[in-house]
Amino acid sequence: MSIGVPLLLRSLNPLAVAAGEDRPDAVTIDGVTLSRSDLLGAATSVAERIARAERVAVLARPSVTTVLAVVGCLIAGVTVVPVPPDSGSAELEYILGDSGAQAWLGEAPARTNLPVVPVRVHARSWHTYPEPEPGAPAFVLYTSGTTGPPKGVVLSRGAIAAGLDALADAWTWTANDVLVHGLPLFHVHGLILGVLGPLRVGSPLIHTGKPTPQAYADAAGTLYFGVPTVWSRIAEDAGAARQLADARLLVSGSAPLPVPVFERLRELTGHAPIERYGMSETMITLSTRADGERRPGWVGVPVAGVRTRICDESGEPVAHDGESIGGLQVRGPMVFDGYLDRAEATAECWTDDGWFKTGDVAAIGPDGFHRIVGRESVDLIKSGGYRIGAGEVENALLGHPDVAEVAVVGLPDADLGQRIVAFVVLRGAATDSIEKALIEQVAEQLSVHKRPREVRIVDALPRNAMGKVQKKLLS
Ligand code: MLC
Ligand code: AMP
Repeated sequence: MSIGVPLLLRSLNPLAVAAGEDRPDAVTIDGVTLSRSDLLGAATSVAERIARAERVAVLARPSVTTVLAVVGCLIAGVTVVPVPPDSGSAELEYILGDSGAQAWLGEAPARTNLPVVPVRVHARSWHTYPEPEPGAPAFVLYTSGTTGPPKGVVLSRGAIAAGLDALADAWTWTANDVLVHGLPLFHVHGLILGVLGPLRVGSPLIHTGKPTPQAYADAAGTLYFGVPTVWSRIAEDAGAARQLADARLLVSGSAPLPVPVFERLRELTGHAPIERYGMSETMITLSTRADGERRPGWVGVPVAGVRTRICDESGEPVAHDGESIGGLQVRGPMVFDGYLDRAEATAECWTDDGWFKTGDVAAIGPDGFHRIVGRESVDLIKSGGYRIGAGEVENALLGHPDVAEVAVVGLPDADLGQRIVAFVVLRGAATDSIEKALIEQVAEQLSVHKRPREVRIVDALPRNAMGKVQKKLLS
């Protein structure tokens, strides 16, 4: 099926791609299916209501309301601040204050001082809006750093368009695909790749809700996205995994896909999964290709428009021999513009000659294949594909009156990649329920996925002669 006028393909109004054509099953989410014309009409009606705003917050539950809110903003040229729906009070207040969001669009949390603009699923408008400049900001996405609260990643419309087109090329993703995933809608993976991707390409999307193996199997799509935790659960459910044999591509990303999971998926589904690497700051920069080799433990080659290099601590280039490792640096049209209102933090992550320092350590083979070895800092944890800053969780725990000292680390976990563990020194004697109280404190302040899985009460934290906590000794 044709997906419209080529010029419109470049537009980030994702619905412009299919203007004039309909598709009855464009998006299925939370039990509701909308056609492309339903989406275009309802999202344009959202655009009419918010066109004069500059930046709005969207409580990003996986629902039609979220999809319409985001697409409505893109049509009107309003910047979206996706907010995790399980955000705790401190995180919510922080994101709203830092982003300067002027209103909630769609759903809003129970208590809020901001105006709330409703999204009406059955409203329709056919007004047309001019396409904003490619440099205009589309999203401010909040993501954790090693210390302090999350920073707002400003992604332009042009970056998103380039990032999605590069993936369509790498994965030969077309309107003939049916995309399936059950990822959250406040990150690059679930929202930008997982909602804007199919709208731009013209392929229907089925959002499964909780990404269980059976929900993935039942959706009977052609293209599947998942974080490694999702794939590892599928690999353990042979019946569900075998039902994916008819798919075209299984794609893993957001954290390393363990080699045994890769092998087991290949055995059960007949498909070697695609692995791709990215960040909120850069979208997806490396991937294996639909028409190329898929090598377990490796994330493939730069996608269209991307260049990479690895450098040692003094900034010198490291050999591409597949063994030598260095800090991975990237450049490309999908890289972000900077952290919102943080010139210093932004400057720190670029080299003088214009490369973005990812903070990941990698090796590059002579054939251009990349292997991600780990992160430079122990303070960025990846759990279930979520990025969590140790410092942020430590600050939330230090807010508890019984906590004297704390060190948060990510320990290896077969299901989650890493699990968040807090080592805590108490001010007094431990009570029976202290661990539970501390875990709840994090959920209340930050968000549910930032809760430690485990709290270990210790007498002291290991420190070096300078008094700095030796996190590598905590296991
Ligand atoms: C969790 N639970 C806890 C707990 N932590 N209970 C008590 N104490 C704790 N500390 C509860 C949960 O609420 C849940 O309850 C149950 O335990 C199971 O939790 P879980 O093991 O976390 O599983 P689940 O909720 O199913 O989550 C796994 C997951 C999720 C994989 C679905 O982690 C996920 O959606 N990850 C995706 C993250 C993502 O999209 N990252 C992309 C970043 S963008 P109940 O009652 O709910 O069952 C990026 C760029 C790129 O990285 O490259 O893509
Ligand atoms: P986020 O900010 O949530 O977008 O997380 C980005 C980080 O996830 C990267 O810096 C990597 O550490 C990690 N990551 C993403 N994809 C992969 C992958 N395929 N393999 C290893 N790490 C990955």
